[in-house]
Amino acid sequence: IVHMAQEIKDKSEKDYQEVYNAIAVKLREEDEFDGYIGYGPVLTRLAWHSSGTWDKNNNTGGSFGGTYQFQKESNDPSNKGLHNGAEFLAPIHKQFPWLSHGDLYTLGGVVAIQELQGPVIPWRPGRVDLPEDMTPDNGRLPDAVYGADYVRNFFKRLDLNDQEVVALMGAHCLGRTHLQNTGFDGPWGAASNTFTNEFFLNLLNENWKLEKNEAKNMQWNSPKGYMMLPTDHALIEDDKYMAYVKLYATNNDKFFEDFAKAFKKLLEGGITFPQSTPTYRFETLDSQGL
Ligand code: CCH
Repeated sequence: IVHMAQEIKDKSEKDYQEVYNAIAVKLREEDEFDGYIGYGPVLTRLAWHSSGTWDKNNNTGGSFGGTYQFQKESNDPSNKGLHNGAEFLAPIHKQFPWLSHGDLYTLGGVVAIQELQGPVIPWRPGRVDLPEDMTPDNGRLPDAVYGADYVRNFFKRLDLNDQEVVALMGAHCLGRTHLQNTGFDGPWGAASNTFTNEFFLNLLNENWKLEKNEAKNMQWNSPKGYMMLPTDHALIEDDKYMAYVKLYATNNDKFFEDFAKAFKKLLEGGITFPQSTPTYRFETLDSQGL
């Protein structure tokens, strides 16, 4: 199957920046969500989960069709809690009905990362809503209870290599785990709504202890009250992953550069973009003086 991005003839960069701004303003206004973390983390996770169903072997799933809008996908147990992100974006879609769901979900993640002071994520438009029967089956998103071999093998299906996987996992600087969503509990660090390389610093510098949480799942806890999933901690148990953890812990610019490339690739898995497709680099509210 080929999923060809389609240009919307009368829309230009200005229109997409307008959507960006609408999401960013709402993000700034509704700052009380989830104990004042805000919606940035959950929008980032929604962008990732709506893309992370892609299977490079048969080009099914992925962000193109926006199939997260259908219950089969939004009710995937792996997507618990993401309805908060979808409900946040619903009025944006009402305001800009010409935007496809795939473009909406991925753009939401781009806005979140940029507004939380992360890198500019170059983004291309043109995803097209697919019918409900093209919704991928549940079970394509990763399970947090495993180690490095599982993680490495999982991300092959998304065509992502060791360096890209470690960079992407740095998004766990944002937000937290919620017992009622996934059976894990707590934040990864101190600054849950600022995009930094803190995840890598904490992996290397905290005193981690493997403990059973209230839901009877094993997770790594530190005296400061931070946590790591088994799949996070796997990055310092594997030599190849560890090299990138050290690189990103000591070089935030390199982390930003590699994260931006890998996140763009994640959001574009399975999509063919015509040569004429523009690449947008959106301005943050801050940089527009808004
Ligand atoms: Fe993640 N993530 N993630 N993650 N994730 C969770 C939360 C966030 C895994 C498991 C979990 C990525 C990769 C992985 C975010 C971004 C990314 C949670 C807790 C689990 C469990 C959810 C809850 O309880 O609400 C696993 C396993 C992998 C890979 O092996 C990648 C890649 C990204 C983005 C680039 C973000 C952001 C959150 C915080 C969400 C929130 O609501 O605060």
